[in-house]
Amino acid sequence: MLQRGLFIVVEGCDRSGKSTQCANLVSNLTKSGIDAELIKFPDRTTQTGKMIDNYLQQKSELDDHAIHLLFSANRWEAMQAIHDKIVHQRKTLVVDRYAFSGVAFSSAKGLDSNWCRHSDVGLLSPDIVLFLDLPIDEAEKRGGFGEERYEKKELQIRVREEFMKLEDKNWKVNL
Ligand code: FDM
Ligand code: MG
Repeated sequence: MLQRGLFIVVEGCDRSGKSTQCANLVSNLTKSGIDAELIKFPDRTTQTGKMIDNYLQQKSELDDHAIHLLFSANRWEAMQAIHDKIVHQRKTLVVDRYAFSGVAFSSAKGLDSNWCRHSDVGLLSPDIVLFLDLPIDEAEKRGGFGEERYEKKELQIRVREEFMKLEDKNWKVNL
């Protein structure tokens, strides 16, 4: 029996298969008797999440720094609940996107990556980061990108490069 649950983050570009793999992971963990739950960032259900959703759906315009901070706030407001789940309820959390997406997307848009990191300093750190890497050409073949703001090939290529700069020894790429 684990003393606390694990905090597993799954990252990758759009159409890399994150949602499918997250669902598979939760279901396999559950079958092995581990109490696991899926969560996703951005959480579009909260007040900040609704602003983010409007922005992504191109229904509103926001300064690049402002939207970066909203994505970050969307994580901060979830921290107490995440902490309680992992530490007190001993649940293992599978998290579809986290602060790495925050830094990779905002710096791909041209913001300074050091500036981008600051707003997430102090968030709970993941135990494992699984990065699903897929060439953007392959990702595009999977039904093409949709209507959301960042679903554009040129940006996704830069996002992937920014993700690669964030990789460290805790990352597992394409296991
Ligand atoms: N995204 C996601 C960011 O730009 N910053 C963040 O901090 C997070 C968590 O939001 F294009 C981007 C990544 C993606 C978009 O994500 C919505 P989903 O996973 O497609 O809902
Ligand atoms: Mg998307």
